[in-house]
Amino acid sequence: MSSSQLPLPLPEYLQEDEVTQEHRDLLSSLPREKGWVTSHLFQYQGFWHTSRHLKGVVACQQHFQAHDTDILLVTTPKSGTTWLKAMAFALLKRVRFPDTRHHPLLTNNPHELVPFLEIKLYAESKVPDLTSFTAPRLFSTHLPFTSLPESVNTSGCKLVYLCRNPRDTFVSFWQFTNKLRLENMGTNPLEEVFDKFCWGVSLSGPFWDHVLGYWKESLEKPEKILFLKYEEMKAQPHVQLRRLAEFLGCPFCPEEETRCVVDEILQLCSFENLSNLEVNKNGKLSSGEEHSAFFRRGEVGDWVNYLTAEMLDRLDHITEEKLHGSGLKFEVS
Ligand code: PAP
Repeated sequence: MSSSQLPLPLPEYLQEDEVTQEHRDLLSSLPREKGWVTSHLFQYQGFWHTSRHLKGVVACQQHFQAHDTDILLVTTPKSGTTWLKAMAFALLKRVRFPDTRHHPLLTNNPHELVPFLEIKLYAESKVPDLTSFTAPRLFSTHLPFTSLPESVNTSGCKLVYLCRNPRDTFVSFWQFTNKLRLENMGTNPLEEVFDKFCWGVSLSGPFWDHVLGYWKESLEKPEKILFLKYEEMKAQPHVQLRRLAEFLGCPFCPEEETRCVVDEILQLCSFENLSNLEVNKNGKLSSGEEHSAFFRRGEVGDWVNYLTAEMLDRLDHITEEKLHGSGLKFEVS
């Protein structure tokens, strides 16, 4: 066989068979459904995960020890994680990196600067070495509230939760999985994955249960969880960034306001800026996903180009039912 005929190694996010017997036993005990990109999703503690992520979820639950000064960025997938990571990093590290013209975000993808606990750190190693993270340690996760490691709740660690309206979240998700699928897998059939999303079978889904878990907790413990919405960040970025800074205990001082630091951070983290950087146009995560897959349109309301009237009816109906009485509402345009 010539080298051009050799099968290419699968990107890490598609690798499913390198698991321990313990993990295989766990997988075989769980409900499973066909995945959007990987062959299966597994339901664990009420939410759906890939085999690789689940390994990280369990390791993280067993071994992650939150510190009082930790900050955890929590999202449902495709609700603006990359953007939130960039903003929180720029905000918290602004004393160390005051010059946004020479900033780590210009040469590193936000996912490298703020790693996922269960998808990256604890998926790669059961007990990762976190000693290089200095306080305040900044991590991210897609874990549902009820699956968080115990120390997150018992410590003073703060959580920032970001969500996005389900119409755009779904479309962004569908588009993202199409980019992750190998060429021979073709495009994900829109109707099929829409049906899965509605049934809650999506990464870290059911979407609504994920959002409601954090919404309710943020109402009870507003000093512990800040609840943000993508649509509000797009509409009022200055207001939301100042809110984030205050919540994290690092509000902008008058001198910073005079120097327009808020504008500088927003510009640095803008879709236009980040998506046009060399590192985000051509780089890849160590797990194989291309950085460019995390930047598509970055707008509110793109669902209008993909969802039929019937799909909207069904999705809105589920959203109304699930959110009924919670006080939570989404903007869709
Ligand atoms: P993840 O949860 O898998 O990490 P996440 O970053 O939440 O992904 O999703 C990417 C979405 O955020 C994309 O939305 P779209 O498909 O509707 O376009 C992406 O374009 C958007 N996004 C990424 N960076 C930014 C940014 N700086 N500002 C606004 N939106 C952004």
